[in-house]
Amino acid sequence: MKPCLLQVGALLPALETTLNERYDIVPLWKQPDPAAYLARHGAEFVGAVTSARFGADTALINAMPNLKVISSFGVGYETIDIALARSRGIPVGYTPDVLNDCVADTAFGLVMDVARQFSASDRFVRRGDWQKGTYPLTTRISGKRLGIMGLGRIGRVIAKRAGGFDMEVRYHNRKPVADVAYAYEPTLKGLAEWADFLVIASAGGPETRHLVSKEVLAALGPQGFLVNISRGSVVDEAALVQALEARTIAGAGLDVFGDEPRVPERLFALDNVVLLPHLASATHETRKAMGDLVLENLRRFFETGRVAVAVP
Ligand code: 8YV
Repeated sequence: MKPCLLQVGALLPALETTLNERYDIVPLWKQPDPAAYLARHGAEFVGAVTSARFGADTALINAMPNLKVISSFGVGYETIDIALARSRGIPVGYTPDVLNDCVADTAFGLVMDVARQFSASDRFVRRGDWQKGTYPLTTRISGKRLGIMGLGRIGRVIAKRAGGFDMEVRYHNRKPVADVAYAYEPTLKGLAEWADFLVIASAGGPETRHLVSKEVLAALGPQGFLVNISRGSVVDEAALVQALEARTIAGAGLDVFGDEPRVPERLFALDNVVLLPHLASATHETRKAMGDLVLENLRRFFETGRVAVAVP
């Protein structure tokens, strides 16, 4: 008999196909009343497949008394109750590293787009405005100062990309990182004051909530750009909208928002912000690699009792 796994939300079709070949998969979101379904059938599941987006909250984990493993699609795990999983001895597999390049590429795409105004000037051409005059000058990025909040796996790759643009890099973390040559800024405000571009690459969750505050945005200043490829929750979004409208920062490139897929509509009118639909890891290659790791975490667990890559 195949192990019975609960699938919390929709995943890549190819990943779903393989999951269904190897396991007895129940798609929770397709049940007419998911909560009632879980209350009745929770005890049948030994595993759960989820994603950074869907998570596995306290209620979900508690509804499965025989749960032995969670495999999550994504590097972020702030939506999973890790403490509860740990207390029940449930390993949680996730998919770090394989997405570093594409997320860093997206961060750089946003740096370039918001400063050089590619999206906004594309709209200018499509509107036929080029015939009426030239597009206003934009801001150089090569040789500028790039501040990274969160010099983790992804932050380091962003720093490497910055080297290709002759940018000076500094970073802020809770603690200095031992093995890097970049200068450490002990406060986020200090980093924002220094930076031309402040790139947010930290984890989400309560510990980083609204760290990019009104004060940090003020420190970034009217020449400074914010780029966020981590989680919308890290930024005080109301303060950001105000700062962009009032031009107290120069612009922002955002792949993530506080309440996805809802984006503050006041931003739609602004050309100093680039809005992406949380697509940083969304390439064929990276999503395939993430899916493979979701499968490998499960395979390894059912073979050895341990997932291949566990949440720390
Ligand atoms: C994905 C992400 O969009 O890995 C993460 O934490 O936010 C993204 O790579 C997400 O996992 C899809 O649910």
